[in-house]
Amino acid sequence: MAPGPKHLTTGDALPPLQPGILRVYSMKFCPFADRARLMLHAKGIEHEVVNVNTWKKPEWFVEKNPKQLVPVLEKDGKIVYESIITAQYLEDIYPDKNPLIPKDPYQRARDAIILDHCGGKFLRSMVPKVDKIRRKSKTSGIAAASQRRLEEERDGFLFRYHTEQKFQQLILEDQISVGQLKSALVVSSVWDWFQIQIQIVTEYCAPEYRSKPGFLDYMLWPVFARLRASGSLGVGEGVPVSMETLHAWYNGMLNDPSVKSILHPDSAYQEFSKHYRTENTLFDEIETHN
Ligand SMILES: N[C@@H](CCC(=O)N[C@@H](CS)C(=O)NCC(=O)O)C(=O)O
Repeated sequence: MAPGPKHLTTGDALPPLQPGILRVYSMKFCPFADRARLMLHAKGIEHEVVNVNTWKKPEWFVEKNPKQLVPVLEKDGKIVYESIITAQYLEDIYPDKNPLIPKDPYQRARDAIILDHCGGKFLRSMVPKVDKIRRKSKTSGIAAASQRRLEEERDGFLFRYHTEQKFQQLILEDQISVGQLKSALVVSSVWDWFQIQIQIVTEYCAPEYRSKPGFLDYMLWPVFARLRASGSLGVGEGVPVSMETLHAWYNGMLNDPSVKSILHPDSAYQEFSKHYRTENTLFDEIETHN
């Protein structure tokens, strides 16, 4: 597979749009953009990819999305953004191409619940919060930063996820060992929370629940692919039995042609997450196959 197009940056011109061609503005390592790209691939929708340097964006990008976030879809003057909305939109405009969203209202409602738990809120604000925590932990030390977060948002759903994310980041940066992580998670009761999340996803991942990947798999995959790449799903003893189901789901997903079409090696995600939001963000330098 050829590496994708280079990421356009400040000063770069908008590639000319062509009538009838669907375009996705993307970023190679963005989990949200992955959602749109997975749907495009799984439904076999012809499209072109324009990669955007999300750290130093081209000036014209604000006209595509006032929030200046990828993914964005554009075709014949119609623009749609927000990853879950783009995915639903693709299903709506191409209902007959490999339908991926269940028709049964109950199934749709269950999917929406799982996505609400695991795909929407906590992924949506993950990046800025991790940044904030990292900045804090640099200035005041890991323990102080995590203590402050505990006090600020003790009962917050997002906080628990972000704490977990923060520790992953610190592990990646070699600032904390897995043993320290485990004790920190237990102390802050994040570990229990994390297990509950895993159980919820497991209900969905169980083979009897679904026979082939659909909308929800593609919405969840980018989150869990990154957790997996960071090694945090293999954290020591105490891993719930349900993890086995989760791992079986991973293995199934890894063989899915749409997942393969966007997947990078674990090392590429790790490398990217180390550098994201630094002046040296490596959008094009990290070796990938797509
Ligand atoms: N809620 C958005 C989040 C998209 C998002 O955060 N994309 C990141 C890249 S992973 C981005 O474009 N960041 C640019 C920025 O923060 O300025 C969605 O689901 O599409």
